[in-house]
Amino acid sequence: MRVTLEALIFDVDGTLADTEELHRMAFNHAFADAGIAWDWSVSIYNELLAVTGGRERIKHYIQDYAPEFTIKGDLDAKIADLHKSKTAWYVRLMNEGRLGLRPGIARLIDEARAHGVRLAIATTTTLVNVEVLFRNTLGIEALAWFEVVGAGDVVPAKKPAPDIYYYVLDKLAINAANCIALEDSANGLHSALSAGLATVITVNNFTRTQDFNGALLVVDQCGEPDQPFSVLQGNVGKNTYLDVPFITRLLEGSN
Ligand code: XBP
Ligand code: MG
Repeated sequence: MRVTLEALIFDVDGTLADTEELHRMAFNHAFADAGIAWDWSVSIYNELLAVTGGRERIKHYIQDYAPEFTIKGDLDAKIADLHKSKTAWYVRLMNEGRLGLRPGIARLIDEARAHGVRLAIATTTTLVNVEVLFRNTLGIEALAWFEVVGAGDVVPAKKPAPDIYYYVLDKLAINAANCIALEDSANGLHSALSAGLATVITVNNFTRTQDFNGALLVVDQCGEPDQPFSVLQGNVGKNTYLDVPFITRLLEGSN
């Protein structure tokens, strides 16, 4: 079947920007403000990233790492309060201008627009966090370039469930065969593959050693003409960075 690249669907955390270290810091600030002596180290956070969604991650931590934690009143309400505080901290840290987009992301977005390739976002994080990332990078008006922003709780089940990608595909009214998902994690890959999407992975320090079986390609970054990517899995021929023509060839070659 002839396929054409009609849309790029971007994950956010770890893909558009290397945000997880900021998320980790925001969680720890929220715990400190609440007088809870939890301090998620990088290594613990790396383990906790197996669970997507900040509220789900806190609940998982209590169950598996801090079962002695008890509170008066409703636990889910307490977790929701902690997550609200964490999100406020994340916005504050982002607004300090600590983070830019990963290499090649701005160029790829511009190229997609120039080629008439539609854009969408499929993320587990909250819309608030997506907006603060855009506000501090491309500008909040750039979010309008993305026809669909599928974020957080718009679906009942988070990645690795396919729900968020089904949501985006449905809103785009597009055939998954004509799209590519860009992700950074095994959870994201599983979610996209389950929704029938060919997927390109750009790893980061939290995800580099995860299992990316089934990915079309695994590289360390999108790269730039003067900043070649490193290939972890897949065949890139003579290509040294991700651009729309190369992604199109990858998609055509996968069908
Ligand atoms: C990554 C996640 C999110 C973030 C934390 O989302 O799983 O939970 O780690 O953000 P994705 P929240 O890679 O799908 O963008 O606390 O807002 O969930
Ligand atoms: Mg991600």
